[in-house]
Amino acid sequence: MSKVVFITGATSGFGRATARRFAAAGWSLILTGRRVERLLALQDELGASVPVHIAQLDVSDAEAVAHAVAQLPPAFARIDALVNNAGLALAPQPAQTVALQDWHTMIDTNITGLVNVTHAVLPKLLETGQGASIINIGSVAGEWPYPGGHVYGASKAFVKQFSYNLRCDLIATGVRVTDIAPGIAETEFTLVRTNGNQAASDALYGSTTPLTAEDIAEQIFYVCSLPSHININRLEVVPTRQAWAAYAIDRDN
Ligand code: NDP
Ligand code: 8X3
Repeated sequence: MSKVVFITGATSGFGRATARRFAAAGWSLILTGRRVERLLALQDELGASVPVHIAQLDVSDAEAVAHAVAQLPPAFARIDALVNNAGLALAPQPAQTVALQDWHTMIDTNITGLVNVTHAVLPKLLETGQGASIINIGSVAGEWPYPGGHVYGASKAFVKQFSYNLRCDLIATGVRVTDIAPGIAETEFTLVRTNGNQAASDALYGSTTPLTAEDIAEQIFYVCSLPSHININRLEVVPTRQAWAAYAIDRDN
């Protein structure tokens, strides 16, 4: 019987690349996201080679998440890996100018959504036991502050600490937990963050060599494929051309 991976945010970027990477290895896929036409396209693309179940899902809706998990067909009921990938950043401007709703949307997606899905899928991962994996997609922004990071970075710090705390509770269950924390990666992330500003996205990723969605998909697959006695707690992955900057110092004019 093939292994089963449950992926949130499978309609774009890391999530879609992860679906393709696991399909290439013969895993069955549970693909979720809000944009159903993209889920259907991915099912069309991959469904000939591996079993694919799709579910239109907003991770911030706890009831919908629980329902989607309860409705999984029998062939997808045993889950080997959960990839908590759905997430977003909004409002890259300074905190003092951000609309409160944008902060709430990031919290609802990156924090509430992640715990909703984890809570619903965890019983299935516990049934699988030894070798099961939870991959939570954090970010360098959860560790390293930067201007305009405000709630986004804070939400990813939550992802890191929640992952570590889960490890403590799951130590004897065989279920592994990893926080994968990517640096700059070219996906639709900046388009979403800038409200569809393609020029801003091109400017960010241009003239450098960002990570690709496939780079992160490969790391996710690697972590899930390790022997069951190995747990990577946190994997921070950045492009070679990205490193830290100095402290900012405010000076008198
Ligand atoms: P994309 O914008 O390309 O993909 C984001 C995915 O999240 C989409 O599939 C989207 O699906 C899904 N999503 C957003 N909100 C919801 C929601 N409420 N319910 C369900 N799904 C949702 O960005 P990335 O692939 O780059 O982002 C994936 C993850 O990686 C995010 O958690 C992001 O914070 C993180 N990350 C990204 C980095 C980067 O530089 N790109 C670096 C570090 C971390 P849909 O809209 O169809 O619901
Ligand atoms: C996304 C990467 O550097 O924009 O989490 O925060 S960054």
